[in-house]
Amino acid sequence: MNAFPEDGWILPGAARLEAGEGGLSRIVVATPRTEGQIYLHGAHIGYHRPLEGPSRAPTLFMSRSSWFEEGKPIRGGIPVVFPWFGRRADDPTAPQHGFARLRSWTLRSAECRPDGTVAVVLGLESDPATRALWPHDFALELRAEFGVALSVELAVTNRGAAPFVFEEALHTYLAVADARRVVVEGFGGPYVDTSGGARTARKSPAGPIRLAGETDRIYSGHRARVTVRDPEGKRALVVEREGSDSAVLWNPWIAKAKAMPDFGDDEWPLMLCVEAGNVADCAVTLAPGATHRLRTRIFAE
Ligand code: TA6
Repeated sequence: MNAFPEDGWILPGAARLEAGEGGLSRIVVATPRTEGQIYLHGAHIGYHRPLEGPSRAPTLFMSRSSWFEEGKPIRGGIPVVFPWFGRRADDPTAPQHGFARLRSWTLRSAECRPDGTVAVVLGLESDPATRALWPHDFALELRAEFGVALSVELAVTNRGAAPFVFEEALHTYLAVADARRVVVEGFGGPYVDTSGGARTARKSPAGPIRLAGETDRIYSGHRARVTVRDPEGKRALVVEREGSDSAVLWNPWIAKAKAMPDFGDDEWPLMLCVEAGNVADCAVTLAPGATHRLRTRIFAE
C-alpha cells in the first residue's frame, strides 16, 4: 500500500491510521471481536484486547512512562528484537536488542477477515543506516493478526549473496494483575540466568515457576507452550510459539524497575515478559534468498 486514504480508514470500519502517543503513526483496529494498535515505529504492537472469550482485559502491558519517540524503544506491548538480542559483545555502542524496534516500518497490507480478525503487515528493508550497524541485506515483514487471540509473525529474508547469522525475539510484555502471585507453567530444565548482568547456567526443577525477585532467564531448545496463571487477574494467558527455539522469561522486580526511566517504579507487578525468539546458541543461520518465520500466539483461557 502506498498513500494512505485522506480519512485515515485503511479498512473502513475496522482499521484506521492516526497519530498516536508522541505523535507517532499507529494503526488502530476495532471490530466486534477485538481491539488493537500497532505503531509504524518499530512495527510495535502496543495494545490488544479480546472482546469475546474468557477475558476482555488487555493481554499486553504498556508502561505509563514509556517513551514514544523516534530512535527510542517503546516500553511494553511487543518490541521486535532484530538482528541481535541484548548488548552487542563486539560493539557496546550499538543499540540494545538491535535496530528494528527503532526504525519506522512501512504498511504493506491490511485485511479484515469475515470472522472479524484484522491482519496488518508492515515491512522494513536494509539500507545504508542498517548496513552501517550490521553489514547484511535483509527484508523483514511483521504480520499482526488481531482477533480474540493475537498472532504475530516476524519473517526475515536474506537479500544478500552470502549466509548471515541473526538473533531475534518478539519481546512480549504480558499484562498480569500481580506478578508476585502468578504461576508460570511450561518452563523447566536448563537455562541461562542473566539477572544482575551476569550469565549463569542454572537448571529449573520441573513444575510451575513462581517469581520471588528479578527474573531474567533464557531457555534454549525450548518449544513448549507457556501458561501464565494470574489468580489476581482471574485468568490465564497462554503463549504458543513456532519457529522459536529460545524462550525468555523476564520481570525486572523492584531495583531494576527503579533504574529504568521509561518504566514506573510501581509497575513491575503488572507485567511478565514471555518472549518467543532465537537467541545465543539458537541464533539462526539464513542462506541467501531464504526466509525464516518466527511466530507467537497469545490468548486468554
Ligand atoms: O528480555 C530480557 C531483557 O534482555 C532483560 O535483560 C532486559 O534488558 C529487557 O530485555 C529489556 O531490555 P530493553 O532494552 O527493552 O530495556
